[in-house]
Amino acid sequence: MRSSEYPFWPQNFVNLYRETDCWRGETFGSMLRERAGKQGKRIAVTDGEKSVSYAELDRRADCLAAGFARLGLKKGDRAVVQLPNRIEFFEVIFALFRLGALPVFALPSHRESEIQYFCRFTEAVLYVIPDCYAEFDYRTLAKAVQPNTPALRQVIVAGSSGGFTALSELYDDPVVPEAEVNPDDVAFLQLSGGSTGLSKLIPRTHDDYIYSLRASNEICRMNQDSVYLAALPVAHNYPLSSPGALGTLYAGGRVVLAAGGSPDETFPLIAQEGVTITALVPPLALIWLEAAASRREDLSSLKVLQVGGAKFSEQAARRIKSVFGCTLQQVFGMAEGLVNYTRLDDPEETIVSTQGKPMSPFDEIRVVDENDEDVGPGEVGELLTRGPYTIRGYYKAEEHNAKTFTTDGFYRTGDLVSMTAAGYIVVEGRAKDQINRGGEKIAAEEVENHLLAHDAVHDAAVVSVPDEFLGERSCAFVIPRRRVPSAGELKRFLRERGIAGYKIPDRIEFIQSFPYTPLGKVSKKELRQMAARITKVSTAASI
Ligand code: J2J
Repeated sequence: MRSSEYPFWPQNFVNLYRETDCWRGETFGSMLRERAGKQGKRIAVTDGEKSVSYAELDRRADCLAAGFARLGLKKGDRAVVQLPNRIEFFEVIFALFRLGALPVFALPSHRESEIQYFCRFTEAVLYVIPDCYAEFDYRTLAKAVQPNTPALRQVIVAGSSGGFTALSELYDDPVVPEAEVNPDDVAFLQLSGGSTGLSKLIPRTHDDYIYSLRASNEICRMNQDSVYLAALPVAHNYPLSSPGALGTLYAGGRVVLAAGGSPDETFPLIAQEGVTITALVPPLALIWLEAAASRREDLSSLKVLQVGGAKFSEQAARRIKSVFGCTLQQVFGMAEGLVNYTRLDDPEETIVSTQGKPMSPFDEIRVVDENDEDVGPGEVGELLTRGPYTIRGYYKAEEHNAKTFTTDGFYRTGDLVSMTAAGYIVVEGRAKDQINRGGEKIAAEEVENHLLAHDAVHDAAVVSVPDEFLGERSCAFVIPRRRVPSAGELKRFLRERGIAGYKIPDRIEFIQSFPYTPLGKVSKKELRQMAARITKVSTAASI
């Protein structure tokens, strides 16, 4: 599976990462098999009343691999997987790994527009969904998507099938010979936050991802006794791998699945299951901080509370230790690779005021100005990185890759950062055209394109507005054509086009013309300032 579709590390780096023991030649299939052999009876994943042991998970993945093979799935095929935090998620992905087929990790919040694009772009042959989740019927979504996705052979439903194929009918006797899966094969496609239009797809190999699990586990001190609570949607890179659910399984620990991240859903689980570590985004951490005072659950098993995905305010960070009696760990990562952690034994000041340092000694970091020149110590610049688990290019995106990666293979993160003298990273802002809404990433251009499809919209520009709770919200500036539509009408229009709810602008402002930069580009900087002013005024007015 080595082709321009899946850009790969040059041979000298491959040699380096192998020689230095980063890449050890493991696959997800072999990893689960080994754990099942060594500690088969231990619980791997718990979901409410249901639990599955390592041996059961291993066997059920084999059964499902046989069922998928019966449907004609083979090595290299893509399968869009859109499952919430349920045991089936793990059975499905390990079955796919066993066959060498590639899960494409959609999120439960994705809708027709995103799913159709993932299915079409990857020519996926399977689409795996729950029946209903969070008051949404995914079978309706599948029905809308299927006619426009010619390669899609099967929709598979975990739950009541509604005319599609039921996942429960695919657990065959595991008689298929296992496909030959190589550690340097691409294991799955993760999603980028996106900045230019639609999400890019991120090819991660067994070798590189498993290395990131191993390095994360060491830093987070994961072992057989670790109990990881998946409070965020587990398909996302952060709860999947930093160290997340897969790191926990690699360590032989136990993954406890929560349906959502609210204190009502999670606090009882922490107490009952003896959760030792969990991962939150900043808005959820704020809710937890707020709730802790009035709750009675015993949260004393919790040793590490990770917060990442968006910048966590220093003020809130300072409260974590005293409120929860555990260690805060800031996590600054990206599905493209690089993950930074504060270390568990770092001084409190480092933990509350930085976003950590790279997890691997083989991560290479540069902080550069607009001319790709390194900035001085402590100065702000764009973060570039390459290393043993950072991709060298997106899937099928040659043109975009030429812009997003330097000629010597560094990934341009689009994040503006400074480095402390001790080598810790402080996230200072963003150069990419993206809104980070409490950890959920919105590519401005994607939403702008949807707005432009409305016949009363002449032009549109989407920017971020600071928000105390989410960090940022989104604001769309729209130049109307002929008549001025209402904000409600435009939001409804976007919803009907089938985009994930978090991408619908929080605010829509109508404007006669955009401010421009001296180079003639729409000045998003000025628009951001305008949006912040408008929001301030309207907030003041409503107090
Ligand atoms: C500021 N910005 C942050 C932080 C991510 C671990 C943790 C997070 C992600 C993730 C991940 C931030 N402070 N602590 O994949 O494995 C912003 C940056 C970054 C982008 C990546 C993981 N943590 N960010 O959030 O691919 O802008 O991954 O480039 O979704 O989120 O987003 P994503």
